[in-house]
Amino acid sequence: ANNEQTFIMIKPDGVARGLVGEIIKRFEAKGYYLRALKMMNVPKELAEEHYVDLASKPFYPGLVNYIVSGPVVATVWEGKGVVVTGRKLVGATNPLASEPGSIRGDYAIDVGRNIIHGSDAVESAKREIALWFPDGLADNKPSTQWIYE
Ligand code: YYY
Ligand code: MG
Repeated sequence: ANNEQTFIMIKPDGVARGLVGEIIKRFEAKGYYLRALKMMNVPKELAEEHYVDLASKPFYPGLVNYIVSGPVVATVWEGKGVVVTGRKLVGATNPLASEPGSIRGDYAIDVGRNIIHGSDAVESAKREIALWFPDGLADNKPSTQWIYE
């Protein structure tokens, strides 16, 4: 479907390092539509809920502290295959293993400072979008005649 959605978050290090424009540019250049965007400080409960599946991992407390350490940019992107292709644009979890050309591969080194989050499946994208944008998304309709045949 051309209206598949994914949740992409630029983490505090990505914002602090001035990579917001670069990251948005890559998704836009691919042809995806920026459906929602907000900069925010993350309440601890939201960071914990976002990563609830990882709550038993040893790195979880540090991960939550990292996400609340400064403002993030929360975005929703829309388009055909955006979940899987978004993950390719983001790159592998550990930036030392991420391919050059991916965002993490180009801009990060440590797994605990990997600058960006991307949903890993359509179902988790739905959960995350509802969590981060509880009031829903503004009505808008992208013009996609030059993207889709
Ligand atoms: O989806 P993705 O972000 O690529 O990886 P996840 O396995 O969902 O882990 C979420 C987040 O946790 C990861 O982006 C960094 C952090 N993390 C970590 O600090 N150390 C690990 N060994 C694994 C993950
Ligand atoms: Mg994940």
